[in-house]
Amino acid sequence: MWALEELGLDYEHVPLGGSYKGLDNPAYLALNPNGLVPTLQDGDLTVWESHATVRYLAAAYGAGTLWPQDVRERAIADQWTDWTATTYQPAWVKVFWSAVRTPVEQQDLVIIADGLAATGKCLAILDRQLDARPFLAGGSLTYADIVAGVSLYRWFTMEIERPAAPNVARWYERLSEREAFRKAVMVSYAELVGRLAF
Ligand SMILES: N[C@@H](CCC(=O)N[C@@H](CS)C(=O)NCC(=O)O)C(=O)O
Repeated sequence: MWALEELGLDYEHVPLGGSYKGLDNPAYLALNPNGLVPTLQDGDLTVWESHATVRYLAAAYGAGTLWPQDVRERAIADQWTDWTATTYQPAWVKVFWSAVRTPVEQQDLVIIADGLAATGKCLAILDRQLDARPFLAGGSLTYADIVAGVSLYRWFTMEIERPAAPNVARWYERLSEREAFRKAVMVSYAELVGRLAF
């Protein structure tokens, strides 16, 4: 959604999952066999996996903006995208599930602490990268900032003890100035608090 907004594309959002349900609908499972969101349809193309959808939108519609033209800059954007999928996202999502989605009376402080420690390491890595540049791959927003930065609203608003990461905090401020980020990412997750399933 954030990538669509950044690119100024016309789109129709069909909300599914959570209180909207519909993920086990056979017509939806035919599009996305995982029964998860998001799924992107563009003409006769159907793509699932959020990072693949963002990368596709950037490549198709964001040449020179979200999609760096320089292959070396793109390698760096890919590096942060894959690192987000394999390392950063599992770490911060563990905190989100254990400290936000799990009802307080079921919370396990050891699991929360593990997630915070793993996320802290990732934030230190991000903080070093953002020390010398405003965005992950250089001077302007690319698809890497979208896949990694989409975590920041929840990270900075969850009721947890956050390790200091000043460059990450400035990156979040920079992203929060973007209308697309505010519209697509800074949205309430109140219905998820203390709720493991729908
Ligand atoms: N690796 C997948 C994960 C997809 C995923 O876990 N989606 C969640 C929402 S973030 C979902 O559909 N949950 C079921 C629900 O919301 O009911 C991706 O990045 O697209």
